[in-house]
Amino acid sequence: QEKTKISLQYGSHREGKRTDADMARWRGYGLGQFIHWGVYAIPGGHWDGKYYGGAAEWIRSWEGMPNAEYDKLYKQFNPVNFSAAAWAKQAKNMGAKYVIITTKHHDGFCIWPSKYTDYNIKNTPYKKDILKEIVTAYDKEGIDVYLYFSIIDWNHPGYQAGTGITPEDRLNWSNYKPFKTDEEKTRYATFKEFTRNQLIELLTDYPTAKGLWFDGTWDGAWMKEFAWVDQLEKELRAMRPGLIIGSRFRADENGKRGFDSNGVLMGDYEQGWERDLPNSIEDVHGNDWDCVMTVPENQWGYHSDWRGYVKTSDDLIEMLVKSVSMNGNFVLNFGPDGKGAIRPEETKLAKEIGDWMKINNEAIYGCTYVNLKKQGWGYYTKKDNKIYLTVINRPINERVNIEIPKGGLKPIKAYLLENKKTADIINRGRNKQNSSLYSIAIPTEYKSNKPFVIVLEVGGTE
Ligand code: JFZ
Repeated sequence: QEKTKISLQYGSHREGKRTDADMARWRGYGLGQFIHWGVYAIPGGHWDGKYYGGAAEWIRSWEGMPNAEYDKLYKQFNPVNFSAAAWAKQAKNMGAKYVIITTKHHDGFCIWPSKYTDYNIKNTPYKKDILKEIVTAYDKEGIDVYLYFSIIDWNHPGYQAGTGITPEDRLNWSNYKPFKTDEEKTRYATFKEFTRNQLIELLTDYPTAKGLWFDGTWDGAWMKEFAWVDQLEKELRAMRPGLIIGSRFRADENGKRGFDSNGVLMGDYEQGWERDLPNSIEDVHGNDWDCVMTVPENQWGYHSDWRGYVKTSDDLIEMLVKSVSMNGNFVLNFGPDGKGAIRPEETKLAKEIGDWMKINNEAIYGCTYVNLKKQGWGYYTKKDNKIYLTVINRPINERVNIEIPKGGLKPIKAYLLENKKTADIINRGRNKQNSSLYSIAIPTEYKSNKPFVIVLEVGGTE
């Protein structure tokens, strides 16, 4: 049944996925790296001997952190251990195909020498353009760069959060007023101009960056600027053909973000999978998406004292494979310290993931969803005539079972990706639904203490 669509001037501008080469490249990445780095890395989740339990990059908003003290931290920012080349090399060895770097987080500090504010890297003891160093180093490794940019800016005098959005405001969005006074409105106009200038500056000065990753767009004042933001998005896209922007930039005229009032994705891919993964392909509604993930429960910027559960490389590899099995990319966050070093825990994970990727990346890069019944042993991905079975839970009987419906692709041969050793395909006949049942026998002598991949070559039909 046709759902009636309401007409929208500022809703999504496209139905279905982008079909161009830039987006096809994005789709094939599989694995990415997120970097949260700014002056919050100096306190590292502590101030005045006290521990801050929230996300370290939010410490300025904590009552135990005097804002005036925070706002002076940049005068100490001198990351003597920073090496963009070393970071990029590590990311490359991990197998990352793209990086998202925080150019400016909510605190407003810019890691590039922005003409539009003094609160930037040029005025730190370090002085040099960190963003340029990062873009150059990652470009050199062939890793695509995306620029994280926070709309929330606690440093700009014109930035103000709108009054809180009430449930009534949501029902009557056209009457929602983010500001009480004209003076607030005028100041916000200066902030909008500043934001536009910075974005144009970033695209102009870092011409190889492939896209923008927006954050802090949930505030009512920004959402209420839907017409202006829509125009800005068009302007940015015109400046840089192929530019990739996620779904977290603007709202439509009814205050709907991410998906417009008709439920259509706004932007090029769904950006809502923050520390969360879809359970099944149905959850992603045919859209492109990526998942951004922290190593501890919720720390993006450097926190010197991780408490609670810290993910292992096995956890992260499973999330990576699971993402790709549902047509998504998986982006792992790193929070370098105030001196520019990547912490040992993250270095170890990067190495372990990289070791795994060296053997198994064929099951990740350029791979897509496989329409086969989910099994308990792990996840399917595929490319051309190969289906990859990533085994996370090795069955006690050493057999990996699959079920192929009538008309589906027929298995021809199977082998371990790691060493090309043949895995026997045992035909178990058909079930009542007329699907073909197969067991793939894991070569008994094969031992692995990591997830492993069986390649299944298919051809013809069942
Ligand atoms: C935001 C930031 O506030 C945070 O510091 C970090 O940069 C993260 C990547 O992004 O936090 C979010 C963003 C989105 C959601 C939740 C927290 N979300 O969609 O639920």
